[in-house]
Amino acid sequence: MSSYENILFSQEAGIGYVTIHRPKALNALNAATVDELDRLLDEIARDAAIQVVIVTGSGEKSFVAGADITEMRPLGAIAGRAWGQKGQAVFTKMENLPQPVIAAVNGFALGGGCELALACDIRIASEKAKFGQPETGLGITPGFGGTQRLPRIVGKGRAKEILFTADMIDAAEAYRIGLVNKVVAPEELMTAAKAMAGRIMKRSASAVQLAKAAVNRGIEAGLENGIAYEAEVFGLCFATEDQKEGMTAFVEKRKPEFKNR
Ligand code: DAK
Repeated sequence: MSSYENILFSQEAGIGYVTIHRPKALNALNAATVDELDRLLDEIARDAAIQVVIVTGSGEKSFVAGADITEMRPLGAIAGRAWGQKGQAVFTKMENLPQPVIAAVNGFALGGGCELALACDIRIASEKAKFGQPETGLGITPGFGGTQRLPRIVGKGRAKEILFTADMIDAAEAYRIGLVNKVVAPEELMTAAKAMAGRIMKRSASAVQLAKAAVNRGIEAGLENGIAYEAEVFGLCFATEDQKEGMTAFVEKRKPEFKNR
């Protein structure tokens, strides 16, 4: 793996840990960090040893406090659009990473930070986490997918309230509206994220990856196309060793030993 300036990356026991690390700006995403994330995601996608990815923020206060406002302030319309397109492309790459991605939200997840969490598959929040889309208070709209992914996850009405008021919500409210899957004490956050990763890694990685692709594709394609795609990935499973092993283990009343192929 390459080394990065604004991201810490480590890998252990099948889990890739991505930590956004810009302590002087509460891990706000500047262009250099988004570029690094882009390259890191390509490396992770190619690495079969990584089965699950956990994304978090450096320090105790912030997950990611948004896009870097000082860097965005002087932009004109064309540069602003290019910046939005860059962020969108990287977050979409993250959403479609073959491996499942868990956001361990340790603090502020605002603007681009909330959007980064939304591009992950599963969100686990510390009780100290705060979510919000403050952009309308800065005279802009969310630009890294917030107007699109937020309503898909929490529904149109709740998303519009968050977008229009720019108010922050706490972890309990985020859980109540379905923005996060689970809320845990701050000191339990990484343990909970690892435990979730561990539960996923007990299953067939090929089946998990195909299920992820089917959900992501199908939900945008309409039920008819989505269900047709599901039939294709379901069929594909029968070409894997994992399918033979999973079903043989069931019949033989033992635990499966998946080889992830
Ligand atoms: N950008 C740059 N610096 C930031 C930052 C940010 N988003 N958030 C915090 N910082 C910096 C602060 O300026 C401060 O720096 P120094 O003054 O120490 O040099 C340092 O981090 C510590 O922050 P505070 O002193 O403010 O800490 P507090 O505990 O008082 O407050 C806070 C924490 C998270 C509530 C506060 O920092 C805050 O409100 N931050 C801004 C949050 C925010 O508005 N984030 C959303 C950014 S907008 C688009 C593309 C992208 C986007 C939109 C459109 N298109 C192209 C269409 C995305 C937009 C966003 O994400």
